[in-house]
Amino acid sequence: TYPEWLNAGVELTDRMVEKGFGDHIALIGNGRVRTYKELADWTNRIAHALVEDYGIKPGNRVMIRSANNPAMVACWLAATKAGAVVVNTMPMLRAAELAKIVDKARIEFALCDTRLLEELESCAGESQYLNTVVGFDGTANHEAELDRAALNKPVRFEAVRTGRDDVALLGFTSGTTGMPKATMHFHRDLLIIADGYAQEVLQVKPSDVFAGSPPLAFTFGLGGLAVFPLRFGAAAALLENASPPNLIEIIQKYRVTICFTAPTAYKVMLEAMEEGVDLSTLRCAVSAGETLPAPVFNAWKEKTGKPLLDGIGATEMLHIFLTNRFEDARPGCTGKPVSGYEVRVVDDGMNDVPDGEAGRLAVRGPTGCRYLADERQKDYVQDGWNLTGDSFIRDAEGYFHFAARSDDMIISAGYNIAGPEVEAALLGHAAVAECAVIGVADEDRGQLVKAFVVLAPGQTASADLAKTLQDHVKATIAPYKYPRAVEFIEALPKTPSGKIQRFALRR
Ligand code: 3SK
Repeated sequence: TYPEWLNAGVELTDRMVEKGFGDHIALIGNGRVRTYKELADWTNRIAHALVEDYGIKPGNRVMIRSANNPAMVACWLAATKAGAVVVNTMPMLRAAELAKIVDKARIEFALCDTRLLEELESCAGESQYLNTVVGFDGTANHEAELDRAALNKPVRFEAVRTGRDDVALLGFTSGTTGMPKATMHFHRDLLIIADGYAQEVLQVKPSDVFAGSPPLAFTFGLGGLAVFPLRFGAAAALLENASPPNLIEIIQKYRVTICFTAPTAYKVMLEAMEEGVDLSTLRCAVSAGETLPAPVFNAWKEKTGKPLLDGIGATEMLHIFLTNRFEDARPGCTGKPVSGYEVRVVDDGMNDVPDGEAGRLAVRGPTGCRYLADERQKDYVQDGWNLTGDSFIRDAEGYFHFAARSDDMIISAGYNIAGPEVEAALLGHAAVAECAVIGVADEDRGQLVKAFVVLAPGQTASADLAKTLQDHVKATIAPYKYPRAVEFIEALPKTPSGKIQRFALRR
């Protein structure tokens, strides 16, 4: 339960100062360390500027465009304190993609790292909505327009008295189809994900230091790199170069205790880990965004001795709702529901399917899908259950196992073959850096299993290697699942949040 009037921006800054965390380190980045008191003051000054210089009113939608850095977090918290509904966007989005977001959310005002202004200004020039783009200095030298406007403002700000059920955030997801949807999340939702998953599963302490690669514009990153540390008086290292393999260096340099990234990133880190790497500060590594293949889980455990917790979340659910736990992490398994969430495996009629059989994952709990003006709401939420589009199997002990995205299930010669299972088998071969498996139309078999393979450095594509990989799959899982077609490619198409776009491969 949360008070009726609740502002997530205040809870994560000023409230933490009130609770005695003022001198604790909150954010590390751009060569600086900021305490909770400094963060509270900084965000209050920006909030003053938003209201007094730019006329932001409660409920206005504010787009933020930046790479992960402390200035982006400060802008997000400040806009939240001003009662705005924030739309965080990924730095790599191009004008046409930004335009879809602006139009969908009818955004009139944006804050943008000055290094990324060009693309957004060209979008603003074309837009019937976006009329003001204000630059901020993502390198925190305080030379941009917003920084100058905020500079001499008071460090106290009377935050807007938002209701706990007022919308604070619009999380955009392109899904795997490329047509963006906006999911609305309340102020209380932002705290629920910390007080639920982060507290129960990660057991976050003020001494923790978080780092990782997911963009803050992806709710996986916003939770893991901003909300979770700030809710518990911990620190976040927000570094723009935090992609793997640099994360290894970052963990050592900043004494990181909790790392958030995607399974492919853990694989890259494992390959790049040299003798003498010291990951002793790390308490836990969280993997989500894609299913964690068992070979990566096993290799990480063997090489680092540290737990790697697979979890599944969704932008629609805000964060992780099903997860492995420290004492009970199993390979090829996504564990059990986070407290407060109920998870079922159902058929098309919403009936439970028996344990051991694959069906649609259905979840309900304290956060859930509320699309902004979107027909697809009725597909995602049925009978009060959120259908994530994943196919899962629950075992007799109540553990959930990912089978496939519902549209990644391949039916070949009457067999149901989960593409990700074939991918996990391929990833167990040293020649494979990344891969994606899809079904392609085939006269004889209905669908044929096809693998797209990105080779590890030093490997050369050849028919012999394709045959070796096929034999490897046959020796690892049921032979009928082996990819009858193998294509070597340079890189896999991915969404900005790093999910493989299998629909693009299907095309
Ligand atoms: O698993 C995911 O894809 C996800 C999406 C949004 C937020 C959190 C997570 C883990």
